[in-house]
Amino acid sequence: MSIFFRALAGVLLGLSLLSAQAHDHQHAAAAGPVYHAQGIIKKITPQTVTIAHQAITDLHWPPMTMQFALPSSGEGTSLHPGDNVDFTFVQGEACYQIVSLTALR
Ligand SMILES: [Cu+2]
Repeated sequence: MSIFFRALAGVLLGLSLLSAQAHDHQHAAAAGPVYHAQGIIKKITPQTVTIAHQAITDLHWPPMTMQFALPSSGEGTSLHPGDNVDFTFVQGEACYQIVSLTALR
């Protein structure tokens, strides 16, 4: 095998390792379960939403009113107190972080 082909094989191996790492990183960012619930918005600010949610059996939570952090993507900016919502969230380091927030109409 020529030196050129050995070098090419090395580059290809390096590229496949890089893409494998990127793939692992994506999984790490999405680590942890995503919970799904429905409720009514009680208060909403650009950073947080307070939701009176129904029981969340996956977490053994009874119905309660609690605050969630909104993503910086602007999810939920068109919503208002009183809106019925369907939402998903993950447990962040310091808070419960909304992943998706959709009005039920
Ligand atoms: Cu709760």
